[in-house]
Amino acid sequence: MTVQPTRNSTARWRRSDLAHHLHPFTDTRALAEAGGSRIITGAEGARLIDSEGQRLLDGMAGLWCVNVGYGRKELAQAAYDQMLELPYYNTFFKTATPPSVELAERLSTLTPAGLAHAFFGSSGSEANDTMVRMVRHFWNLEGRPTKKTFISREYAYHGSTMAAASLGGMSAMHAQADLPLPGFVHVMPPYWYDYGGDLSPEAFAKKAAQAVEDKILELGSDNVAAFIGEPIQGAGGVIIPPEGYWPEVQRICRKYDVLLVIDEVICGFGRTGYWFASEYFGLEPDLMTLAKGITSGYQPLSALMVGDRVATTLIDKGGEFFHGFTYSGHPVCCAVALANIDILEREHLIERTREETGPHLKQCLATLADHPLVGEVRSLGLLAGIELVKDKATRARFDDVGKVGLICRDHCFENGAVLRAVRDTMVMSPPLTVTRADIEEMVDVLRRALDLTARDVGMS
Ligand code: PXG
Repeated sequence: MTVQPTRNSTARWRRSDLAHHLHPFTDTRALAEAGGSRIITGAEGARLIDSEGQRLLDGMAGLWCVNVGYGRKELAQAAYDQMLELPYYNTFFKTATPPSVELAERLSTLTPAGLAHAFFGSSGSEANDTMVRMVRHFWNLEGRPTKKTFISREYAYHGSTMAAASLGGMSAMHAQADLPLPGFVHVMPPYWYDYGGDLSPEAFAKKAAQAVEDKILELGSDNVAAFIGEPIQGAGGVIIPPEGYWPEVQRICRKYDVLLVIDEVICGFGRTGYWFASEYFGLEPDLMTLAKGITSGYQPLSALMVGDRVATTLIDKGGEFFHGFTYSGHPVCCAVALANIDILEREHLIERTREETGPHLKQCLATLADHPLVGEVRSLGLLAGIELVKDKATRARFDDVGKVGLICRDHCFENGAVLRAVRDTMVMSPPLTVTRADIEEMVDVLRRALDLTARDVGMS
């Protein structure tokens, strides 16, 4: 039965939510003071519907994940059919299920060459945790047990478990749990706008890559297990590395025999106009983590793709790998992932993102560049970041970092579109099914929100 939302039920849900439900990344007291949660009750295409009947354009595809859009009966049918056939069985004790086998093979053909094996989990965090355990095991098997430290970057996001949050470069997360754990270190991100100063983007790309080499030399390459990076840092503020950064980082990793791990949790499955952003940046990772767009968020699923070098050692010399989750290779999640990949292929959503909607978003965003609040607009495919600044010429930020972003985000909401603020960077990641008209509407809402924000901070 469909719940018919009313004002009454909304108030009840809000009260009950505040009384019993602890939300991720939420200040519960502040949420209560602001009147509680917005209750989302439905969605269709690229639009959400809340319990008060308001429709919102979802400029974030949920949390960067609903790549094929909402309301796909085909995905519901795939889950329904699989649940009736075999709702659950594990992949532990010499068993497998058809969807888990088929998905592993399908992923090995879709991902860059050499990534022939998949290890499944239920979240991006689990995929990254699995990676840490597997990489440490790998170097032990190779007889190089000192190679244990992971190098990552400030503002990286790799998940919320202890190891994934240690890989991440979010200082607020670290502060609350005495992280990072030993063996996780961070270098500067390739964030030209905030870190580049007077350097050209190209010169800064070299400097940011050099920071990786310097860290390897400081630690001693015999102590470094792997470098991990998102091709474009999503939750960090859609940080698109300047040209030259990735080839140089890849060269450095090879030079010192440091494994290259690419986290495609946000960038994968078409977000940037390529199946994986590794293709765009010319990356040949040793390991790759996938989640989110793998099922378009319709079911929780992740995969660690393991390259031949690591897989061969693990299989030939490793014996049993003492690691796994009840839901590794869950048949319903894998069946939904297969149907989701079918949709991405059949509707040419990746080519469309690369050739049509991505370029259209870039064009529309360019019209915001001369807004007094906007310091920079950048995008690749349907992933975009818009910097809000006090002074365009000097790139100076507002004093209370994050405040202006939140004001702007709230104005977006009030004007009918969900966008996210990362500090004072507005970010966008709509479903890959958005139309040109949806994109224009999203950018119009943002323009209105920017005007209102400028007014609120006394800039106009
Ligand atoms: N890697 C990347 C690149 C991510 O963006 C994870 C790993 C972890 O995935 P799970 O499934 O464990 O959440 C993520 C998740 C935000 C936001 O506010 C971003 C994520 C998760 C929650 C919030 O932008 N990304």
